Amino acid sequence: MPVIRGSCHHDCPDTCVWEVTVERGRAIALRGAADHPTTRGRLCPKVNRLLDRVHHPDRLLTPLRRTGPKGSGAFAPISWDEALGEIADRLGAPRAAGRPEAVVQYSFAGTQGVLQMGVVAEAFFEAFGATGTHRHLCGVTASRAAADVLGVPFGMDPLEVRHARTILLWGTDTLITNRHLWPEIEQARRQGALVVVIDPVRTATAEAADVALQLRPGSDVALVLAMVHVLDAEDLLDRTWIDRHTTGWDALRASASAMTPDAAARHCGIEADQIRWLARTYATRRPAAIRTLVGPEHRRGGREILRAISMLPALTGALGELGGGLARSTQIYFDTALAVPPQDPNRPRFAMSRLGEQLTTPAGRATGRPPIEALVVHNCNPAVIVPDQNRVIAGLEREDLFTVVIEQFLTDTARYADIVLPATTQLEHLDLGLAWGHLYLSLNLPAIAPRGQALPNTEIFRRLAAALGLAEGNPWLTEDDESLIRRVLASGHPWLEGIDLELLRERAWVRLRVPEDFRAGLDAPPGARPQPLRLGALTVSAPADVTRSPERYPLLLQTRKQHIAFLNSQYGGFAAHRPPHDQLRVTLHPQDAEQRGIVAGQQVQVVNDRGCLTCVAEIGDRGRPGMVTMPFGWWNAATPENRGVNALTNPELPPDGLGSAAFHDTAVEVRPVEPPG
Ligand SMILES: Nc1nc2c(c(=O)[nH]1)N[C@H]1C(S)=C(S)[C@@H](COP(=O)(O)OP(=O)(O)OC[C@H]3O[C@@H](n4cnc5c(=O)[nH]c(N)nc54)[C@H](O)[C@@H]3O)O[C@H]1N2
Ligand SMILES: Nc1nc2c(c(=O)[nH]1)N[C@H]1C(S)=C(S)[C@@H](COP(=O)(O)OP(=O)(O)OC[C@H]3O[C@@H](n4cnc5c(=O)[nH]c(N)nc54)[C@H](O)[C@@H]3O)O[C@H]1N2
Ligand code: SF4
Ligand SMILES: [Mo]
Repeated sequence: MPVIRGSCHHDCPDTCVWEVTVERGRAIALRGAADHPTTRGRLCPKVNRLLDRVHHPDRLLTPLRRTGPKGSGAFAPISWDEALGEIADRLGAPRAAGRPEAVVQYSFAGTQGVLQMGVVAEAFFEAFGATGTHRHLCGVTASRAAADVLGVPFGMDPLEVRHARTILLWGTDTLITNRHLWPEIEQARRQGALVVVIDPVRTATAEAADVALQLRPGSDVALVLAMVHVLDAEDLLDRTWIDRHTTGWDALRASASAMTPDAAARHCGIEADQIRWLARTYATRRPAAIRTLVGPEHRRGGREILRAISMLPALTGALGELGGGLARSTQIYFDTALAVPPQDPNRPRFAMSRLGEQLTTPAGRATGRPPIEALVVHNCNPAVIVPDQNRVIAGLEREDLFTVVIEQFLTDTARYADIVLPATTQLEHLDLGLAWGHLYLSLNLPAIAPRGQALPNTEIFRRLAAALGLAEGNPWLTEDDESLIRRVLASGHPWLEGIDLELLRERAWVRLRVPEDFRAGLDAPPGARPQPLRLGALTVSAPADVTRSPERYPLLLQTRKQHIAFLNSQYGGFAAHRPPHDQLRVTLHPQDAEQRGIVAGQQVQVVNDRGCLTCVAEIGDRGRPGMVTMPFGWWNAATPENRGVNALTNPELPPDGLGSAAFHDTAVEVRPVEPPG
């Protein structure tokens, strides 16, 4: 039986390589590639069941046209010709009238394959002149914060943590979200490394660590300042190193002067001695690695938190050592090396978290642009994943909005579409896999033919480009997928030297040619000059849902990725992936539950000015008092009220309007539902 190699498309740092066994056109087995350095023969609890998703009876197999009210899920099959003809007419009309920006492209990371995620779609919307979004919902705040310190935000190769003696897992739940890094951490541990988790929640990862510091949400800047205070007071810093490599030490030192361990202890809600221990350990037990992803960035003060964290390895010189430094997303290595279609920086764009506001604000007012007449959604499920969900749904319900959704399933978003187009899955199309948890590039070969009439995103946008007369002369809109892979690899960047489609066909995966001794932050990437590392003053702020009144909503809601069998919204629609109780639950700290007379299993309402969710209370002390937690990723359709946690979350952006949303700075109250009668 043929075995075809491919790689996982999910928006997950691990980008595993897999092998698919095919029998009579059907994928019958999927396993992790044994030779891939991080997959090591194992996938994960979600993707172990990916074949059920691929062959699921609910897969979309033909284009659909809506036949009932928006959201009702009533659709009838139509042909590709009808679907593309109608879409070309409806998108073409505003364009012909000089309003191409009345059409909005809304897409994210449903697949992070280079071709199917963006290359052709981006070229299409660029040629069209549509409004795009700042694709900042995930990781960009962290990246900008790292750039504030490092100039170019390259971090260490995360796999180097195996050489570390101290590993700080700072606001990342490795065992849930980045599972394939854990064996590297275990290897370091066997060689004597200490693992410290810094997280307001006692996560599974915190329980597996040597030390867990359960600080108050959003108090990380105070912790960093106190660490700096201790390092300075105890003379644990190498002043020669600081003078040679950094600027801004005096300002950082001044802002740390008042943040004694005792002051920070009050601020962070942890012991002053723990802070002293952490500072001494981090500075002296070397090499010291900090691993962080996106948890803390989803706050108003997220950029400052990640800027503070990024300063530590710059200050101590940890980033000059093998196994030391800042291990963050590695996506920038791929973005730097691969060739992509040119983009006009002046094309209108809005922040992804503003979708509800953009769709519901009358024309011209907040947006300064013509009203949004059409929305094209691909690789994204905004009805579930965007904050301020009630407003998003109000926008999607607009009768005068023409919505196209390219999807594998009839998601909560697809239910609001006028036309739904069926997309292939990773098993059915060709793609090139980048990674944001390591430096291995991979090739995904299609293992089976497209199911039904499903088409790859690339082919859909090529056909649309042809229908709208946009394709001619544009290689990104005319070449087939194989040629596009060659084009993407042909950037001439030294990190891709000798890497071509043939090599990838033979090997399935290959490490970018980043020199093994590249010290991110100190060594400049090819073509650039090293810059001094930028320290500077840091500002402490508290999490706040500014538009809401703290007296009415005294609890802070956190909606992290806590289900091991979910990947964002991609499995929340399938009962087999939801927990056995199959209820969206809210977890309160015992103190908060007692104050409100709430007992486990009781129906409660989680409420703020943006929304209200009725759900079942769970009592637990994994979060700090004052925090409530709910899992992210459930489909609205899997809840009794057809709403998920983002009905409550805060869409606020950082002060400069760029970056992710303040998802976790969401103030709520939880109240018992009165017994009936
Ligand atoms: N409350 C709260 N909200 C959050 C977060 C949180 O932690 N809490 N996290 C945020 C973060 S970090 C992220 S990254 C976003 C994720 O937001 P999204 O990127 O929207 O999430 P996904 O559920 O991974 O993918 C969306 C859709 O892509 C579809 N898809 C997959 N492959 C393909 C394909 O090849 N073609 C097409 N056409 N479609 C495909 C899937 O079926 C899925 O429905 O959510 C954000 N929202
Ligand atoms: N199983 C599973 N894996 C996933 C995903 C998934 O949905 N499910 N999604 C993928 C995606 S798109 C992403 S972006 C990554 C995200 O990967 P992570 O960043 O690891 O995950 P998050 O759940 O967003 O947040 C991590 C931790 O940050 C903590 N945190 C929140 N606020 C603060 C704070 O102020 N300070 C500190 N120190 N910690 C804080 C949370 O309590 C949480 O435990 O995971 C990827 N992997
Ligand atoms: S979701 Fe992540 S851990 Fe699971 S197979 Fe895909 S890349 Fe690997
Ligand atoms: Mo993400």
